[in-house]
Amino acid sequence: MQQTAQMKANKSLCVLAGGVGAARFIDGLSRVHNPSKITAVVNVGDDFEHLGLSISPDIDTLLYTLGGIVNPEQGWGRSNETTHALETVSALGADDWFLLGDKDIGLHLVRTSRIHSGATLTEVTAEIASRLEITTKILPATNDRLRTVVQTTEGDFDFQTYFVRRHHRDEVNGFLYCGAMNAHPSPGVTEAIENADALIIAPSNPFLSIAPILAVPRIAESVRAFAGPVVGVSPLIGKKAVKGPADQLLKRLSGAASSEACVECYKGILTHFILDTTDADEIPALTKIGLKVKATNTLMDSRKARENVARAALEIISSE
Ligand code: FO1
Repeated sequence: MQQTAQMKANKSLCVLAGGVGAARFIDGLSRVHNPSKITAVVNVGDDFEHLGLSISPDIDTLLYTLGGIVNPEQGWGRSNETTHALETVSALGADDWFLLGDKDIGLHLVRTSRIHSGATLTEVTAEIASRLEITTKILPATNDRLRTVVQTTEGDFDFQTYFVRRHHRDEVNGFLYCGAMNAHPSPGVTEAIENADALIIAPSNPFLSIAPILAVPRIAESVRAFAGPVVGVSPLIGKKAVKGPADQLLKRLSGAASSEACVECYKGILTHFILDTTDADEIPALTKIGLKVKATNTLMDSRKARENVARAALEIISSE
């Protein structure tokens, strides 16, 4: 029995991730599985340069969550944060719409200066992860410039303008993943996918978090060629997004805020799907299209709840 558990813990897992849901899921996974066997390939389409700082929100959300220093209510940024620097920014009449805490700014200063002196995002991320004693491997999808542009009825906006400055209120017509076509996977990404025993698509926004990763041609190729189980975890609970505009976007761009619409975004990729028990009515339709489906409580509002979702993903993989 113990040997079986040991074997399971030694499976290499690769998780495509972006946003708060993904960070919470990977936190749970890193508690129930050997973290050094987990690689997170993280969205960089939300990255931007702001007030001279290189900011990588999805990477930082994961670093802060796994490092145990995230703001637990927001799910992003640091806990016990202060905003003195931003108050000065505001008093000087500069852009203060993006909430940067003082501790968070410290990290951006380090990243920005390391990048200016020639380090890659992969290298800086690994250095910070090591300082935070994180053993789960965190890889940016690419070290090349890749930026999500949201095409709306009010015009085209860079991701953070759409999401934070305009509170994702605009009607979206589509997305551009600028730079993706010529971007190369960052070192270790294709190897992590190809050598994994299973791939997991985290409970992330399919358009805003996962699509930019899959827009890198060599990443999409490796994912599509992967012969093992590929488990998707639904970002919806009761057909609604826990956070952010995933439900609105699915409704507008895929016709419905549903697991089926979510799965459709990953067409030809998924073999398994985890959904919330409140969405269990969709199991027959998903089974009909060939997926193995498991329902569980996917609201990750406690450490135990995160571990439960992670275990559901591991169990569905091991039930082969
Ligand atoms: N999200 C917000 O809704 N408002 C903010 O002001 C904000 C600031 C911020 C600063 C650093 C950081 O790492 C993340 C931040 N986020 C903020 C979250 C972030 O914009 C989004 O959650 C992700 O990009 C979407 O996955």
